[in-house]
Amino acid sequence: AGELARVAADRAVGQLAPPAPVRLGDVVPAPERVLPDPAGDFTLPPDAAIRVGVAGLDVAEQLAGWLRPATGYPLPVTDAAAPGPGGPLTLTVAATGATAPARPEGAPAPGTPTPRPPADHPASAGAARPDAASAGTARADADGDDVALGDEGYRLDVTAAGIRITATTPAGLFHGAQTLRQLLPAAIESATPVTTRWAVPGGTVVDRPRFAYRGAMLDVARHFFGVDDVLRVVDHLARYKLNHLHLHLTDDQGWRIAVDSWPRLAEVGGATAVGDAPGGRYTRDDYRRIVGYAARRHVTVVPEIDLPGHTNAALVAYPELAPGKTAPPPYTGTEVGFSYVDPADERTYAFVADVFGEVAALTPGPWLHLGGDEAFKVPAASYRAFVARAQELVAATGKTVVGWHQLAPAGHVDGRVLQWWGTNGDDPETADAVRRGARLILSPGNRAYLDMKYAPDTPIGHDWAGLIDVRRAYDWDPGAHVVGVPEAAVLGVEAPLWTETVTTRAEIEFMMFPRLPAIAELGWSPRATYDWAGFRERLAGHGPRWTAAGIAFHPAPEIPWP
Ligand code: TNX
Repeated sequence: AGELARVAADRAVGQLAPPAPVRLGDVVPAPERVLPDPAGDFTLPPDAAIRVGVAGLDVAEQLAGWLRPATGYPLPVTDAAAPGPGGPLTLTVAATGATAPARPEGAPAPGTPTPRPPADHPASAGAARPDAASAGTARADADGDDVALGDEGYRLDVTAAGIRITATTPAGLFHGAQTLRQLLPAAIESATPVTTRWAVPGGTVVDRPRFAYRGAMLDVARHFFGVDDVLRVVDHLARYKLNHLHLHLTDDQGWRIAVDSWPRLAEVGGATAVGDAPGGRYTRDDYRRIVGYAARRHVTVVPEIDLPGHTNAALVAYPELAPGKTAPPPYTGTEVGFSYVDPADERTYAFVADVFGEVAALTPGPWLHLGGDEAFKVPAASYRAFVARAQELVAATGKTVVGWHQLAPAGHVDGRVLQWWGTNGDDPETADAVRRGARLILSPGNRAYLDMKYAPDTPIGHDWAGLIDVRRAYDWDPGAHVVGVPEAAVLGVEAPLWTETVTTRAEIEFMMFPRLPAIAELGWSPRATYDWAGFRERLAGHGPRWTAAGIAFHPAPEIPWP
């Protein structure tokens, strides 16, 4: 019956082409609301233009940049306000918080009956997501017009006549453009022209994130990764609507960010890495390039200066910071917890203030991560006193404190955020810090750690927090993970990639894919869409995209790759 309806609907709009190969609901992370309309399948014509107003110009240019290589179409970006025929692709940043009644030119006017998918249609939102309608606001409007899009939401309308993406911000438009990219055939990821029908499934997607903070961390201290590798990671995040890149810039094995007032940190402390691997460091311009590239993709960089432990590289560069005032040997092993800056010396706090000041000045985003993990050699009272001062020094730069959850027992400062990496959600100390005002980023070691092995035979990675296959990465709820921490106190989720065993771009991708999209979905999608069976099917469709894009993913056996 579904197929007959589809054929009838295709006839109705005069299309005899086969249906779009991708279904409207096949998006990762799962959108909040999906309203397929099989009669509305759209085919991108060779002369398509992208019409956009000034606020959406940069997103439109990026969208065109994603679509040009595989289509070979020129895809000019034109001014939506200029007279002339309407192009079939329109991107609009609307001023208000509510969704505009967004319909591409030539689309049926409101009130015109459009064929609805039958209830048993495989792409029908109701099939995979029985509660989809209640995921958003109280009353579910059939057109999704009742959903306030907020800072990052978007609405995508696809009809046979055209495509329109509407948002209230460029960030929302960007996320909508990433959704559109996923709705095109997988060959859209090809770097060279492919001859195919560039079909997009008809209907409407109305979407917005569950959590404000969705991130990944890259440890560039254990092994150094150059600017180009980091930019590629930013692209991976952006595909899956992750909006924060946490850079673990300093550790025992290397100091990776140039600090003008303490130049030996990067010059000397940056020379080493784990084992025999080459060191490396970012100049101020390198770092600016990373934050600028990320900003254009609506990704905020969160720099981490790990203190008071994990500081051997800094002590090699400046022995005056060491408790014994003598330089330790450079460290290229993978143990943790042995080093620390001297919490009893005022010079240490001058160092911290200088470093925070310079890093904050280079960083447009609101966050500064001060580490705080595994300072095993520092007695509890001096640790708390050190952290209290370090938190104040972050606040003095105008940034908001982020730190690993070991910061919990230290005093509260306004807005502070703890990154929880525990493996047991019963953590009264963290819950207590939340009661005193802290918010949480969830990075459970046994769920979200991208450096854990998938299986016993995974050639790289750790297993101290257990093995994490795709299902384990997906199978938890950030809103209800730590006892006594309500969803309202959860700022979001982050998937950290520690790199003791990760040495190349391909190895980064092998550990990130396909687990990063699983964490991204937990951060973005409403809980009502949670469904392992549906997720693995949707994820499977991304394998050919990654292959076409040259992403070296792990072909996890539990995913039904095509
Ligand atoms: C613990 S998680 C660490 C890192 C290691 C990681 C390895 C955390 C805050 N600290 O120093 O790289 O385990 O999985």
